Amino acid sequence: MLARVLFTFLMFSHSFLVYGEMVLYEFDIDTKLVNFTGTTVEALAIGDQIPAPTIEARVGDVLRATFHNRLDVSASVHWHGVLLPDDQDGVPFLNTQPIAPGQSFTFEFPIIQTGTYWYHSHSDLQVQRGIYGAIILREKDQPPNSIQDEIVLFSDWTDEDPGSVLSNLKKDKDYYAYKKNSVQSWDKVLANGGRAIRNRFSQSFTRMGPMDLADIAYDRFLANGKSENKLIVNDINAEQILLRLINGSTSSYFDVEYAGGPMTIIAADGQDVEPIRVKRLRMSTAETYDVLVRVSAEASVELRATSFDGSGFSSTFVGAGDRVYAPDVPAPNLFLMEAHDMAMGIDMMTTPEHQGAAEAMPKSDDKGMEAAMVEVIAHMTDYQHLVATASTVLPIQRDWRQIDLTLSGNMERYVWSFNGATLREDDQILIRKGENVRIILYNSTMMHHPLHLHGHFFRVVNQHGDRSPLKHTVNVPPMGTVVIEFDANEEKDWLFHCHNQYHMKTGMTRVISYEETSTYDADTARVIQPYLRWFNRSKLDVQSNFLDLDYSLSDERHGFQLEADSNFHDSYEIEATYTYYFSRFFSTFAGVERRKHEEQASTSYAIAGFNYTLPLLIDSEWRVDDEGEFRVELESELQFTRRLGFDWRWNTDKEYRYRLKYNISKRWAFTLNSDSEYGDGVGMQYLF
Ligand SMILES: [Cu+2]
Repeated sequence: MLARVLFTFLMFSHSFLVYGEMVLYEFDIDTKLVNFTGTTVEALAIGDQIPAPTIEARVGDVLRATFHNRLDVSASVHWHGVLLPDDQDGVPFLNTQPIAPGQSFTFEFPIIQTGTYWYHSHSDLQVQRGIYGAIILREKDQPPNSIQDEIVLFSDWTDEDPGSVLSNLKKDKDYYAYKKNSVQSWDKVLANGGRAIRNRFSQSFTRMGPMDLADIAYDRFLANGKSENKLIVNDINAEQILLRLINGSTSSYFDVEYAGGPMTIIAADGQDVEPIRVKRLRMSTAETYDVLVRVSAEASVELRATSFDGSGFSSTFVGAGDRVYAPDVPAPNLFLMEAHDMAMGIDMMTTPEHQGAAEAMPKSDDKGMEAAMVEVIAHMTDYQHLVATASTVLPIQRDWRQIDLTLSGNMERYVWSFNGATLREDDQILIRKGENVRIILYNSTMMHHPLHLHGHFFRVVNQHGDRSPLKHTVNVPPMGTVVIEFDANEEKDWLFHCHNQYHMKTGMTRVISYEETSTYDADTARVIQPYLRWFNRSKLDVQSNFLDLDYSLSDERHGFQLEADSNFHDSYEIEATYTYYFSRFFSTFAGVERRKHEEQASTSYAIAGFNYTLPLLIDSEWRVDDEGEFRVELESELQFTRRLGFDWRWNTDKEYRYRLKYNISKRWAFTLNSDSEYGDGVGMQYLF
């Protein structure tokens, strides 16, 4: 069910009487069968479309959009980048009640801005399943001969249920690296030579671990819901058209390149910027850019969006005629990237090649545009080139509030956080209306994070000072620092979070609350983050000499472990512990152990101690039992090739275990082992 009706009505705006229209939309949210890969699976859709139908309105209009939830789970709609009253923002339990199964909700808010935005579900991982669409807000009086504009909405798709994607990441951070063949094994380090070897040693010595670009192996990358998308140019005499690029993915960054010459960026996140020309543009998750591209009457020109881990791309062909293809974007070489390069956003595979004004672009009368367009940026991966069209300096003579946020995470356990705490551990950031707020974002992890603030635009402080650009989403590169500033001109509560849905849902989220008007209830933190729950991780080794089971159940802070091994003859060892995780590197535990060795009688102990990660990423366990026996155990693993790995453990009781492992799939491996208790053997390992 889809309806768009316009009513003209009188509206009071800033005490002026203006004509506006009531723009009405009405959609169902329902399941939809899709086939992107050759396999039919159930997706989620608004208005039976993926992406959802485009919503359009003009400044001065009132948008009234009704959604009927036909699903058997609750749903929600958030208006990403749109300025609106707090209760229309669509974050379930925080701003707007979730739309319960079988229920409907009508949003209604005035349109007070122009630009390219998008809307999407803020419930569970429904964005990954298809609930996203474009919203285009236009000038009240758009000139009649204005340029043709087209939406290109990028997204990522997996046939797998996103909930099980997250469970798999909780079992093993490299779960999808295996599938993508991007396991950062030593054979690849060695193949990349001395610098890669030095990087790997320095990364493991400082316990950072290797850099990582994308956690998930996607089956397809889409543009407007297709791997290959076509746009028609309406006017054969047109020299250029406007593309409204939207990264509506769940966790992907794209390098976007147009085969018909540089793209001219004229807006970022819906806000106008001084025009700049770029050959290749990196778009972080949830960002939008408006770009002008040249079109030809004879050619069908490719706009290619390549996932920045190099795992795939979508194509959009603009115009009709012979195809002109965009170049392949080589995957970045992670082995040659040092922390400094990452923080600076330098991409080791693409050496900048400044082309000057090699290609003749249609001439413009705008002087500012002329000046800024002399140069072509080979690959724009940060915000240094963006210049706002007017000063964005915040009102002077107001109080400043500075907030320091470290982007933190535990890649091993797949927990993401700010300042080491997830949303339910540290939920609110309090501000006051009328302040200038500065947030200093420092990324201590080895991944990029696209951070999004609801309900406000912030300045991304760059080399252009007063003219630093306004955005609603900003990438913070690994080990990098980004400063954002905004005018605290709202009320109540607004979400601030990583827009990688898997990071947001596992804890990298805060609520920014206006002290005087906040209605936030701390008990809802848990409801906002349904994935801050218990995840299990199990490994079973069936071997000729003994059987070994490792089981753990943990949330972001607590864990229960069971470790058992036995030869089913005369020896066994069972250990059950509770662990409290203080940080990525330090945890404490207490529990019981029962063991029996050959002819001896079985004995039981109470045990307690701590785990600490040593340089070179060696895990150490320091423990004492109730008889005062002290033991240190060291343990680590090495990945030689994508399939071949080795793990070892050794302790001060002179017990050891070595295991060579050959993976035949992510979950199954052949093993060879040598154990001080059980001798040598062969077997199979299963991860579940
Ligand atoms: Cu993130």
